[in-house]
Amino acid sequence: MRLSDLTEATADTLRSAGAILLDLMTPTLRLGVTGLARSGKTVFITALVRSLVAGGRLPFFVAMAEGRVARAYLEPQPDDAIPRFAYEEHLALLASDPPQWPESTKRINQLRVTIEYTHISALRRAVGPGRLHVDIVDYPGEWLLDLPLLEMSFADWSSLAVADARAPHRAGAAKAWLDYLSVLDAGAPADEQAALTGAGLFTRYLQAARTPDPELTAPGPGRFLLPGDLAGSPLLTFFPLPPAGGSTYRRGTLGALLARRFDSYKAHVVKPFFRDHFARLDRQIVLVDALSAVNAGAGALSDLQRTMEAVLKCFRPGANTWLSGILAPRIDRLMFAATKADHLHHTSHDRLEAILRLIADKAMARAAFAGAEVKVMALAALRATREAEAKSGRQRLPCIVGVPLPGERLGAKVFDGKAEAAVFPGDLPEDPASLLLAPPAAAGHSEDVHFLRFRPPRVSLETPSGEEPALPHIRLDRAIEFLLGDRLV
Ligand SMILES: Nc1nc2c(ncn2[C@@H]2O[C@H](COP(=O)(O)OP(=O)(O)OP(=O)(O)O)[C@@H](O)[C@H]2O)c(=O)[nH]1
Ligand SMILES: [Mg+2]
Repeated sequence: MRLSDLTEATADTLRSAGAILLDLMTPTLRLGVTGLARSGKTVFITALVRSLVAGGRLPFFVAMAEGRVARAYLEPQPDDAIPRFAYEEHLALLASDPPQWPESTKRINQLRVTIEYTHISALRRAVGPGRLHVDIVDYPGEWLLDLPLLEMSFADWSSLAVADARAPHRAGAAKAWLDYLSVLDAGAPADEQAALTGAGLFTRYLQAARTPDPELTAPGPGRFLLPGDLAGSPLLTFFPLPPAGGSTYRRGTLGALLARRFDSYKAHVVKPFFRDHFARLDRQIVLVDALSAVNAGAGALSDLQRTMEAVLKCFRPGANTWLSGILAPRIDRLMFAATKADHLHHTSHDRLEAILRLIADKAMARAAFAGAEVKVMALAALRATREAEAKSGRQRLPCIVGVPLPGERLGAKVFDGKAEAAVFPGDLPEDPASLLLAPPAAAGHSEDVHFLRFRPPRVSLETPSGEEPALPHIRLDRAIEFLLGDRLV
């Protein structure tokens, strides 16, 4: 070996040691993007990363607007066992012809974006440029439904789940399973066949409950809706079965068998999910698709409200529980965002925020993120529509214009996914609580408002001159500023 080889090797070692040291010294912000299925997590993360990496129209993201973000780039994700967020694939789908939304997330995945920036103060600038790692996890929203199970016993969960299945808007989907339950005795001897049949009927009920509209809040457990790599696993062979009398299940009974499986599901599925991805967040954005719930009527909105309340309660558990033992109480900023605000004219955004506040207030009262700064806003991570006014007689109606997804309906019209349409989505009520007060009989589709789903906007990811054009959004820059701005000073 020649001396020059040796010095080369030493230089290499030093360089990589330097890189590791720099990496260790770089602060990390763990950003939780929390939301039920179809709430907009994957689109939000894609748009967030794109905004950081390519810049763009972000006047309220101060570090970017001041030109202090030198560059941002994706790095290998910190956990080797978890696949990386498919950023490039999601972007490619958006840029395809016709443009497509990313697919619903099937597995957990993760990304790390590193931001290099210039400090504001001359003193800190003298030390060198600033660096921040932002770590984000994306997962199927269905799995969020599992978090409330953590602090529930099998008996309590069973009673709740059965009451839920008896709600008028679930009755049709739940009938076969409830019929089976009505002839079952929790005190009968343990029977594997009964467990299998019951779990099968229960799974079919859960899937049927959300078939009419996958954007609505479904009852859980989450892996029954989206098993990931647990498909067919014995961990999923249970279902709710309230105790015959009292609140306990005798040994050797069917009830005891199901209770044991429920506990295994919590221990092997839910606890690791919470511990690895939620317990140590620094900041959190909670995405809520309030419009889909409004669209579907009072039952859907109160389902959403109850579910968010139960999910967020996990972040402020009672004393001396498993959750309180592992939760690092350090979330210092929390944002509630109503997603897909581009389904409405901007004149209705205040009312959308009021509805979100109604949902968030209840969740906050229970969760009380002590000391955290909280913000509520309506946003569209990727704006699919533009605004216009239409005349109806002497009235001027604030409309939105976009390409409705194929199969979307408005009255007798069915859209083909190609033609643009101007639609007046209706007026959100002035008093958001009125949406919850509608009698249960009114559950079903709302009369006053109707939202269509649109194709994503046509975007090009690179101009011939090599520029990366900005993606259209509504208030995404304000959200980024709230979530990251103070860490880039
Ligand atoms: N118009 C509009 N639609 C949006 C926006 N964000 C999300 N959507 C719609 O909502 C759907 C769901 O968005 P996703 O980002 O996939 O939702 P998710 O929370 O990742 O859903 P899961 O992966 O199923 O948990 C998309 O396919 C779009 O139809 C937005 O900013 N504007
Ligand atoms: Mg997703």
